[in-house]
Amino acid sequence: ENESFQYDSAVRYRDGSVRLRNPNIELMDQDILYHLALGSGSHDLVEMFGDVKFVCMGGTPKRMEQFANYIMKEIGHKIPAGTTLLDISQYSYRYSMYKVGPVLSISHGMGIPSVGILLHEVIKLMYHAKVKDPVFFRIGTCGGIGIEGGTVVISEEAVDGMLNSYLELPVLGQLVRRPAKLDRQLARDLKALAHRDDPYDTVIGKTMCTYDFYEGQARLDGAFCEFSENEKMDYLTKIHKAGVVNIEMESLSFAALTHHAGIQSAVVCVTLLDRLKGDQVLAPKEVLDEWQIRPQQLIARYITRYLQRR
Ligand code: R2B
Ligand code: URA
Repeated sequence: ENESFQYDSAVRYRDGSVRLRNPNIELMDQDILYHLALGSGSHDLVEMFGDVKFVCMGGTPKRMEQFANYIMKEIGHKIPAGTTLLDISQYSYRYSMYKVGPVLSISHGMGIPSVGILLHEVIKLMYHAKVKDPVFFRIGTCGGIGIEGGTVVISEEAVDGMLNSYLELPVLGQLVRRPAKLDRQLARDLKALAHRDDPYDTVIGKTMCTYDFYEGQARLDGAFCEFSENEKMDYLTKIHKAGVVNIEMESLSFAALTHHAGIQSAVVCVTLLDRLKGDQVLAPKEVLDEWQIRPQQLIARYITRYLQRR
């Protein structure tokens, strides 16, 4: 039953700190985390980040700033009166990062390459900062399959557009495969935090991760489309039958790289539409804004409960 998460003993130190599967890093006299505008030589990363426990990522800088302010309220974290949270990575002009006590809130941009670059640097940041047993969350948006817009989906596993559950990356002219596994127990624990009286459903299922929003997600409304509506529906029906309940663009890399680093992780996304009913995101902005808070609420419940138990 409990196939949940087999940590590779080679991945983490016994005390839970993140071990890098790269012997080169400790031999370097400094490590520049270029896309975060941080460095092990220029910043005291242990002092700045040593107390981090939760790393939350989502696509846009605004949403992750919003999440930082929301989680600050939820966990009762105080900052000096009249001040606002600082975007730690502001001068990277790539990603935004906010820190609220034990919580990091970081934007990852769109797609596998963007989130992959970020994960390399954030995993190294955890290592340099000597963080123990961090938990990573992706809080995002997605298209649903056969479920109403506004539904919260917790991913049990990530698959690519061919339904393969691994990330494949060309390295030195060879395709390297990394299993895109997520922590099943963490997914169940999150699901258990859904309230009976939430005005929306929270479900667990397989997440398809694609390299494109339009053709890659079987949309008829891109600049190009070389398949028929019937072919689109056949494909969506086929992947639905295979257990896919939502489609987005980062989970494969997120699952594969956190798993490879021995880091517990979960992906929680809200559906913006039902792809069996259409392709365009039609819901009004106010509705979309309300929906996007839903995954944040679930993660906030998890974090506040964790902190109360201590
Ligand atoms: C969900 O939304 C974005 C595309 O609109 C992409 O980052 C994703 O995974
Ligand atoms: N994000 C996606 O990747 N696909 C959708 O359909 C909606 C949001």
